[in-house]
Order: sequence, then structure tokens, then C-alpha cells
Amino acid sequence: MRTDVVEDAARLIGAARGLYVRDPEATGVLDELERRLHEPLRLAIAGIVKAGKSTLLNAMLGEQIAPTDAGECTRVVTWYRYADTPSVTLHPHDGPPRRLPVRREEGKLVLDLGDLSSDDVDRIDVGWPSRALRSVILIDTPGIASLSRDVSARSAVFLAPEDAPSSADAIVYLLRHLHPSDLRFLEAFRDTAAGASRTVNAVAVLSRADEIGSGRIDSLLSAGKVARRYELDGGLASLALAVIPVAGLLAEGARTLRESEFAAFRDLAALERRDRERLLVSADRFGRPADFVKLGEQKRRDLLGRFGIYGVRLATSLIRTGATDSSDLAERMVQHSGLNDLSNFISVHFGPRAETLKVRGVLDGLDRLLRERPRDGSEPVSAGIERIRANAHGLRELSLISQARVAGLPLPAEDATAAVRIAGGDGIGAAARLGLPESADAGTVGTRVMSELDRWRAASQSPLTVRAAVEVCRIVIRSLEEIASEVGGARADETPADIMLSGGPVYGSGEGTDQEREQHETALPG
Ligand SMILES: Nc1nc2c(ncn2[C@@H]2O[C@H](COP(=O)(O)OP(=O)(O)OP(=O)(O)O)[C@@H](O)[C@H]2O)c(=O)[nH]1
Ligand SMILES: [Mg+2]
Repeated sequence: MRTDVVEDAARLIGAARGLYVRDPEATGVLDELERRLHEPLRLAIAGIVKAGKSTLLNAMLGEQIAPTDAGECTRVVTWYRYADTPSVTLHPHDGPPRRLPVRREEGKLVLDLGDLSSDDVDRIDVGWPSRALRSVILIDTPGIASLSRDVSARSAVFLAPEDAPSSADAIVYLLRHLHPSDLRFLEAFRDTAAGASRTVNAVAVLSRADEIGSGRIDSLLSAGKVARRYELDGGLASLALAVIPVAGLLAEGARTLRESEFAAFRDLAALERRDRERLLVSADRFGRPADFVKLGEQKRRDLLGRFGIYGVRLATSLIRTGATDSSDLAERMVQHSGLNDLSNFISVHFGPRAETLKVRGVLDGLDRLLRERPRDGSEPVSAGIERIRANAHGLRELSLISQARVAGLPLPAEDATAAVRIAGGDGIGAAARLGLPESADAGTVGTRVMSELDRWRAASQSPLTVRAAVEVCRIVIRSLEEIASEVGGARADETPADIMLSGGPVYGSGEGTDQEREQHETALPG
């Protein structure tokens, strides 16, 4: 979606302001929607309690900011946005926001609710000068399906409120074993987030992946197999775009690796094979006294806390196979953790669609305001919302991808797969959409896009194509036209698919199409 759609949405918010001149609450909602439109994408991290959400968030930031493990603050929805200087603001349900001191202990940010309990707090806003936050707002949410129904409900209300659009644009959902409550939650998120344009904007993470193979060195391979199985699970496939195994603790530890830790791993790698194997046989053994190793017990326990037994085994093995310094080791550990796969997925699937997803959330919010506080003269704003929803091609692509996952497309299987790919289901770049290698040159892309255009145009006009399939063809054709104009291979005089196919008779029989053409031809002068 091009930024003009963001501008269109901003204009609608401006028009809505005129309806609510003497309504400060509604004006507040509009201010918030306007802010959302110009901010980065809001990506929430959710999942069951202790799934490793906060650890993963830290890994993504490359800093230990989000509190992990126990503590009242892990029960509060916490926003992490880019800011030039660190700040922490607590928003209670009642009363004005409070600035909290920015305090770090052993590198970790301390979020202290003071005299308040998590029940009293609506959210905490953390401003942080982290490069990663320039393009995304990360939202850490309390564990769902926890023993505490209240905490669980807090996440549900935030991410999947009834009768209201979600506050998040997209979600990274952590699961450890596929549980019915995971599916229920993702379903609720999809349905609320979907609004008028049912979209799938969730990616699942098989978290704490190192524990799946009990911390053995091949744990991530086992986790990969489990993830593939979940991905094919009928229930999950319609709710999440992919299932990616990630060892968050390993990634967090690697991205914040200290020189002293590298030195400790080097000592372990230098041990005699027999001693090394004896020590690394289990987490329990690794943390117990051992006179044959220089590294003290406490230091070893600290390593376990930071990296897990899998991380310790992996780091030792990576040094033995060539990691030369701390940054080299860190990079290799991150690569093994699955974090890069997740980051790539987010940048391919959510990054380029950020504006589409934001506009969708903003339109849903505006729609809700108009419904809850009806005002005379609101029709043009409502009509504007519908117009953007119907015409914003990015939104229609997302709906198509979602429809394919939820209900299937009314096309033969091969064409359905191709339609999803062209709509950006496997990545938003021209080559990915056309099923070409990333390295394909402009000429190859240009040739392929024109042949695809011919094929899909023919399909859309075939008398054998049912009406529902023609709708899909229209979206695919429009996506192809956008690629064609990007690579300069567009036939500039070509009528856009939307206009060409919007006349009813084209959907009818073959004769209808010919008849139309005849009428058109006879109408031409001369
Ligand atoms: N082995 C292993 N442990 C992990 C991993 N990720 C997190 N943990 C541990 O799991 C515990 C919980 O991690 P958190 O990141 O606080 O989990 P959370 O989902 O944010 O927890 P809540 O917010 O309380 O629901 C901590 O002790 C982490 O060290 C991982 O990838 N591997
Ligand atoms: Mg947490």
C-alpha cells in the first residue's frame, strides 16, 4: 500500500474531528488513531505464561530490558518504543501517568510498580534508544492461560477485545506444545484483528526450542521437525503464517554476550574431551562441584542461567570448530538460535505491509468510534472508510492470503498456490511473488510478469471461471500490474484490471464477453 492510503486515512480522521468538536473523549480517541497512523507497526509478543516472551523480546532488541521471570511487572502490558533517551512511564487505570526512574541492575532494567499492584496498572510505556525500535513498536504481554485468570484476561482484553479492534497490528505468538487454548486465543485475535478485512497477521514461534530435544546439541533440529508438524496442523495453519522454532534464551545470551563469558566458554572448550563430556552431560552435573575445571561453580551456574545447558554445549562446540572471538561466537550462536529466521520472517511478511496493517487497525478504530458515538453528518466519513477498505490493494491481498488459509480459494490447487504467492504470501518482493530466485534479473522478471498477466487475464475472462474465482483473479491481476509497473515492463496503455473487470457482463458467459467487445467495437468512431 502506498503512503497515499495513509494520507487518505489521516484525512478521514481530520473529517471525523469536525463531528466531535465538543467531545474530548472522542477527540482523545482520534488523537490516538492519528498517532498510530504515523508510528511504526505495533508487534505484540504473546503466549502462555513463561513461554519465554520477555526473553525473546530482549533477544530481538539485543538488550536485557524486559523483565523476565517473577515479579509483578511481568503481569502488565508493556510497550517498548524508540526514544532518544530512556524513559519509563506507568499509566494507572485511575489518575495521571507517572514517570518512573530508569534503573538498571546487572544490565537489566528494573520496572518497579511501587505502591501499585498490576491490577491498578493499564500499561507501562518504555522509551528506549534501540535501533531495532525505529521500525517497530514491541509490546510485551502477560502470559495467557495462566493460573491467574485476571492476568490472562488482561492480555485477552488488550489483544483480542470483544467488539473492538485489537491494539496490536500483528502478533508473534509463542507456544511450547500446541494446546487448544493457544488455538482459541489465536482465533480470537484473528477475528478481532480482522475487522472488515479478515487477515492473518500472526506468526507462531515454537519457543524454548532448546528444551524440546532436552538441550542436546541437535535440539533445534528436533524442534524444526515439531514446528513443521504444527505448521501442517489444520487448526494452526489457518491462524498463523508459519511456525518458527526459536531458542530465545540462547539468542538473548548471544546478543548480550560478555567477554568474561566468552573466556569461560574458551576454558570449557580447552578441557580434555573426557572431562568436558563428563561436565556437560547434564545441567545438573554442570552446576555441581568439579575439581578438574578452573571455572568455579557459581560461574558455571551463571552460564546456565544465561544460556541454558544447550547454549553452553553449543558455545563450547562452536569454539572448538573455529569461533575465534566473542563477536564471531555471538553471531554463530544467534544463527543457531532461530532468531534470524524469525527476524527475516517479520521483515518479509510484516515489514512491507506495515502501512496496510496500520491503516486497517486505524479504520477499524474509526469505524468503532462512529458506531459507538453516532453523529449527524458522519456518512461521508463512513463512506470514506468503506472506500479505502475496498480499494486499498494491500488490504485485499491480505484478505486473499487469509481466505486461502481459512476457507481455501475457489481455484484448482495449483492456481490457488500461485494466487497466494503472487499476492505476497511467500514474500512481498517481485521475484518471490513470481516464484523466481531472488537473483532474477529485471528482464526475467519482466517476461514472467507479462506471461502471468496474460494467463490470469485469460482465466478471469474464461466462461468456465466462476464468479468467486474472478474476484480472486482481479486481485492477482492487480498485484501483477503493480509488479509490472515497478519493473517498467508495464504496458502503460493497459486498462487496470479493476476498471476492465468491474463491468458485470465480463463475469458472465463467453458470449457475453464477445458481445460486449462487439458493442464496444461498433461504438468506436469510423
Ligand atoms: N531453556 C530455555 N529457557 C528459556 C528460554 N526462554 C526463556 N526461558 C526461561 O523461561 C523463564 C521464563 O522466561 P520469560 O521470558 O520471563 O517468559 P515470559 O513468557 O515472559 O513469562 P511471563 O511474562 O511470566 O508469562 C525464564 O527462566 C527464562 O530464562 C529458552 O529459549 N530456553
Ligand atoms: Mg514476560
